[in-house]
Amino acid sequence: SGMDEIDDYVSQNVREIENPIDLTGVAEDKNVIYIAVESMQSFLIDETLHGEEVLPFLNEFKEDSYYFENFYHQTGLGKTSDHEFVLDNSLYPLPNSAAFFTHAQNEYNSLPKIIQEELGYDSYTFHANNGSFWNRNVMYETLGYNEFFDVESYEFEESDEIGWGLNDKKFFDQSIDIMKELDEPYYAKFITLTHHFPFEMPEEDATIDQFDSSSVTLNQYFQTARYTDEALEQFINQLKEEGIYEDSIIVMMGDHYGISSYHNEAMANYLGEDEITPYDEVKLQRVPMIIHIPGHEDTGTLSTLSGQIDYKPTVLNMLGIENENDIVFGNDLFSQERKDFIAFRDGRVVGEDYIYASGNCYEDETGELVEEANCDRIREQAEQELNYSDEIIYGDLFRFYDFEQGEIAEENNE
Ligand code: GP9
Ligand code: MN
Repeated sequence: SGMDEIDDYVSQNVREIENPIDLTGVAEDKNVIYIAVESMQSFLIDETLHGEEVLPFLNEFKEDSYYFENFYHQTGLGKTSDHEFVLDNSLYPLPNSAAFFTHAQNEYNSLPKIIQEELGYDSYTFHANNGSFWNRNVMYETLGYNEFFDVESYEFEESDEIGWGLNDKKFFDQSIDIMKELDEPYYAKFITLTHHFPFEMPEEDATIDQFDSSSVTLNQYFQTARYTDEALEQFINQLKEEGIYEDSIIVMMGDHYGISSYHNEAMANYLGEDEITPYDEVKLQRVPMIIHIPGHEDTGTLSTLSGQIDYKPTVLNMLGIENENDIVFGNDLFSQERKDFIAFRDGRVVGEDYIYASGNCYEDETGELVEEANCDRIREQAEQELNYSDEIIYGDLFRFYDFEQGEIAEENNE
């Protein structure tokens, strides 16, 4: 009958087109290189300032990669560290503290631990800040990182610093030398620093003019973003020169917003809008998420509603690890069957059709205010998930869970 035919058509031409990609095991025997791009927000992607692309390199790189344009950060007070926490565990960050500080002694079923156990991968972090910042030196051990190349691993002078410390170009430059010595395949995380609040860039290093608005922060934001874009390009070129590029899955992601709602007026000015509504503010929480796989070119943009919670299941699937008993709150980004909402730590929720923010419900497509009841289901389900995740962390409940068997560990099952 007609409906069968339509259904067939839709399943082959619409659903399949929407998600035709099975990447199970595509990363097997390859390095996984993850780059946390400090404070990078998606509104800069494919955008211009003074008629110039702000991020010429990322705009190009994303074309030869899978680029997720509807990908949200989900961090709370713990900022960069929260993003690391979400990525490695597919649990939510905590409501009132940074889990990196308050729950660094918990038991976690973290990504580095799983890939060590299943595949023998060692995991490393590269970040030119003090090792104790965000309590990383303690938490990384808990999460199963083999080594943390912190500020002590880099040699530099004051003139090599921008803003918070060693500039991203020199950071990547020296990181390559360390990388070359590592046994492949490995998991390597890089955390950039130059594009960090307050986004100060020495005149002579700036390659794009500032924006002109009432917000110095936003005005400068474009310059440090451009600098980091150049640093990423340089790093990718060096990975190619060293022959690492072809053996690696490369993931880049913005860790969290850089421009807070304090700068809404200037932001509206840049975006050419009258004002930034709570709906717009939600949309501004999108961060770039790019997955590059050797041999997968011309892949382009996917509009899957997604967030940082999805990182761990995605990476594990690419590595061919079936982690069926894992307790996670995210889905493989490429799966056909995904949850239909993304929860923010502060209670805001993005659904496929509706967005819940500031106690109001908005239609996703238009940004129009609609009956609050439209948001009830996603709001309640998000709240439930956040509570479950908090319960796990506060109670250190993974001590009692057997991930092999997928059940409460026997000695605690009385
Ligand atoms: C600090 C860097 C920035 O090491 O990761 O942290 P943030 O202030 O963005 O949380
Ligand atoms: Mn950060």
